[in-house]
Amino acid sequence: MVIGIVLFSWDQKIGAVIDVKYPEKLALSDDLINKIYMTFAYSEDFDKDELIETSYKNQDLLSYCDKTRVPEVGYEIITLILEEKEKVNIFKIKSQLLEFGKETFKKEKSERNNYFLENIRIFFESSSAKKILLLGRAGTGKTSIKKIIFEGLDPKDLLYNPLEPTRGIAPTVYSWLDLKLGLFDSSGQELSYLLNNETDSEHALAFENTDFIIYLLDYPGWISQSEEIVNEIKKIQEIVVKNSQSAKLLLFFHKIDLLGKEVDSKDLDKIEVNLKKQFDLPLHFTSIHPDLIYNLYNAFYEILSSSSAENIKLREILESEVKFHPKSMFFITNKFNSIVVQAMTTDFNTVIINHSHKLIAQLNQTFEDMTKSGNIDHLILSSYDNLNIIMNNTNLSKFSLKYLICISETITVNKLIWLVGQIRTKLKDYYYLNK
Ligand SMILES: Nc1nc2c(ncn2[C@@H]2O[C@H](COP(=O)(O)OP(=O)(O)OP(=O)(O)O)[C@@H](O)[C@H]2O)c(=O)[nH]1
Ligand SMILES: [Mg+2]
Repeated sequence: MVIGIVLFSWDQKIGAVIDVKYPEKLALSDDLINKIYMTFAYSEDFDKDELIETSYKNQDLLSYCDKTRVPEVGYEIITLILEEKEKVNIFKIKSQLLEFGKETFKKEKSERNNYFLENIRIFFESSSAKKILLLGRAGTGKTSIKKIIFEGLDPKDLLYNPLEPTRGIAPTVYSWLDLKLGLFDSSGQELSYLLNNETDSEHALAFENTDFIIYLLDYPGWISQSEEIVNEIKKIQEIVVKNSQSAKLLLFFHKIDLLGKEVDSKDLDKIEVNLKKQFDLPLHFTSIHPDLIYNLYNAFYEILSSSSAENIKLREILESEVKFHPKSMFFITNKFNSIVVQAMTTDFNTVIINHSHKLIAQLNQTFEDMTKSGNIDHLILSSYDNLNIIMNNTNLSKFSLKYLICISETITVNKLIWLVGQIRTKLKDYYYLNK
């Protein structure tokens, strides 16, 4: 298991300096620190980042250093110290450390220690179970969202055939890559009671050990009851603080399709400014309307991906291919059409994502029917304005993956087919060799 983690920076005069470590009492002898530095100093290649595994006495050390930065800032290293390595999933820890190291050293030095302490939880958590609580007023769309993202119901059906109002707290367990998610859907009509009766057993059921609380407010509600909504969010913040929980509260501003025919980003910006004035909380604009559904998939993707080691590895695979191609986006869906991995170049036009998603949603059923009846491997769409989309059946349903979808404004169809082949080989290697 992981017994500690430490971040070293480099001082021209004194050499290695411990910037931050966890737990605070973690003992590090000079000998051990020397050993860590020696492992990186062996090779004089400064062209990439490195993750090196060594051992010291009865401990195993995993150290990360971005060597491209060494000429500029000296050796900056993060080391994980492990005991009884055979009892942990070392592959998972390595991929987590690689990602964590990259992200940590992206931060300004002044923010780095905080970032480090706030995010090392992943190395010390033995369980990959997460609890999500959905809160919001009646009819805001909580159960619809749950059914779409985790049960694969067709969003169109839910728009036209609404569900019954929820009563009490309805917990269900779902899987999302390597995560086990306990999703607690709640009743909007009973929200006020739930928030204000802290001794009630439902209150404990809802709030205990929660990792994420999603508060859903919808556009019509925000127009007519913004004051009540603001008070509710404040109340939830109080509950979280009172229970000294590490629960992360997030806001979903839902039903943005009702803003008008063309959702204008200026309108969303105004809402965002207004909400941010009151709350410094992550905010997602969502809708189950087929034209905008990507935003909903993406919101859950952003929430869940950082807790999943499997996601980190899969994302690396997609990034290794997409990064060379401007205006491109690759993603993988699970059997419920939710996005479980995605990677895109920064210049990718987000309007295209929604457009493509609508197209993909329309094609989904057809493709599914075709792949069931024959050996269909992929489907290609090419628009006259150079947008190419390829939908590929991953044949990895055993691992809960369904389609690999690549969208690009710059890659030719032939090249896309080739890239899909590359990605599929890497995915297969990952699942069949490492897991
Ligand atoms: N226009 C629009 N309607 C939506 C959207 N999402 C959900 N709805 C509709 O909102 C209504 C309520 O949805 P539910 O999912 O039952 O709401 P809820 O939050 O679970 O409600 P309670 O269980 O009573 O708390 C239904 O009629 C849905 O069709 C959306 O994105 N846009
Ligand atoms: Mg409901």
